[in-house]
Amino acid sequence: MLADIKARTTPNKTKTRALRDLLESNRLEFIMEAHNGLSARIVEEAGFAGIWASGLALSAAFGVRDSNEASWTQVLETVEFMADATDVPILLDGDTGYGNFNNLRRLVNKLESRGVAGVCIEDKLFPKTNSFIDGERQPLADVDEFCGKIRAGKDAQADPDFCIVARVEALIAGWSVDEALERAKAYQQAGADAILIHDKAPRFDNIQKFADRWDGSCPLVIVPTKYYSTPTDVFRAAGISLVIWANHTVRASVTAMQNTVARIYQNETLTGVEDRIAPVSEIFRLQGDPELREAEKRYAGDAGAATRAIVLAAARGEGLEPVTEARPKAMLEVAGKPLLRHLVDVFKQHGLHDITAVAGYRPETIDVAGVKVVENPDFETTGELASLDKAREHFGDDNLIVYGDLIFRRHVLTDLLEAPGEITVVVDSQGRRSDAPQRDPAWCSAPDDRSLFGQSVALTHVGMDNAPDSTPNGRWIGVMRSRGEGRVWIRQALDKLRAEGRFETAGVPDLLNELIAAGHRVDVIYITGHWLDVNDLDDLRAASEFAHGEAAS
Ligand code: SPV
Ligand code: MG
Repeated sequence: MLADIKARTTPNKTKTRALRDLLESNRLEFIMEAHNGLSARIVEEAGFAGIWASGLALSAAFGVRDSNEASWTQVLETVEFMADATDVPILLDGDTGYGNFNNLRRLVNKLESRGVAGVCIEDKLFPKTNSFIDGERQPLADVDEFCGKIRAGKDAQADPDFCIVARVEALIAGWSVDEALERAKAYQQAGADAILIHDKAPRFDNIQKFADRWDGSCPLVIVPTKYYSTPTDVFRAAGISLVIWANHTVRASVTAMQNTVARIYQNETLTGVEDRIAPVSEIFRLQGDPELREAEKRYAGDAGAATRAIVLAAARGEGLEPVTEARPKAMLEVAGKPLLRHLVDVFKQHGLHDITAVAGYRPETIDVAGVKVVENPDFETTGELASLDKAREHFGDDNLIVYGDLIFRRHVLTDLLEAPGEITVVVDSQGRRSDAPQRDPAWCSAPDDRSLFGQSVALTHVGMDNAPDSTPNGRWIGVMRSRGEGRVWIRQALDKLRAEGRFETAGVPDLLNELIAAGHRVDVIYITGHWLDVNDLDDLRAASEFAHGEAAS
């Protein structure tokens, strides 16, 4: 499901098998507490091979007591989120099984269907309370009744690897090691897959005595919350199979939350905490957001999701001086918003959200939500390619390169994003009548022929430099796309221009011609109108009408 996180888990092994292997492995294993999907994922990512869905931690996260105040279905719902979020097995702390043998049967069935690998039940009475609260006062279950519950649970499970761990509370309730051993043996004979021997003493002594006398007929599990200072090697030497670190995730989060909210409350600002807490991007990652982005590309027709846009917006704009003193031409207002905003809105309509503008003139004024800005401080003495190069870190495998003074209808981009070629340009086969001399004339392998559906046309030359004698087939509108290998071709072409000393002042047409000269195909998508660029005050007026939809161009 969440490939980046899930890739680390063992393939071809069920979660139930994985839990059984942990219990039966011949070395000491560890599982860690979690109480919701997020903490479960954090535990898995840390490297733990299993998760303890702690009753204490789950109820604490609900804000209720560990006294069966949360219903068993509320626990089930939460543990399902945990199972969905992870690939490692979960052992649920099932308290007393939420009732008698019949309730346990139903619980086992439901846990199996929700992907939970096992359940631990303790020999107390429903409603139980946490073992560290007045442990002595809590009555123990009748041994026969508890054995019947274990047998019922084992008979109910469909998957033979599902594990039922029987938890012996005799030491908690102040009974002897003998009583604990007697109970453990009875539970093992009733079918328990492992025995959890619990104690609240600060020393391991009683469990050590228990382990010394245990016949090894099934694995032993411990919860060293109270005797935490005992070295782990002592557990190993005692022959313990599984250690449960039972509540440290919820306790750590409580300390972190208390410190953070107190700081924010006292200081009435976020500045003191921002660097101490996880960035929002880390939350997105833990939620598995990258997988959703990938899935959108596959399933939601979100063609632009992988495409990055680079907008060349360095120029002040010759012929527009009266209106560009305070801002570059890309920030000129057209129909109530800057030209760049129009472009960004069309990008976003296509699911294209990675947008970088290269600023030059008055860079501080390029302030459009959703746009990253890089600067070409030498914009006055260098050309478009030098600006483009400033954005090289923002290049991906699929890039749209667009002049910042454009405004075009949505379908222009729709068609371009569907184009399969490595390099594709958009050419207006009617040119723009007002252009004199025509800017960026384009020569193509064939004229625009509307009668030919899916006509395949390549660019043969663009621009006035070294132009052919023939009539151009249209005008390149200042929009190109590169994908896959195209990115490599562009890099090679830029290197060549550099080597020839032409790079600093070259424009995008020089790059296109260089690509063609290197034998690479540059595909053409023909359009007829439906776009404008802004080169003078007349254009600006026309753009405003265009944006209002009053002129079809
Ligand atoms: C839990 O984690 O909820 C447990 C272990 O049952 S303990 O709190 O030590 O009883
Ligand atoms: Mg518990």
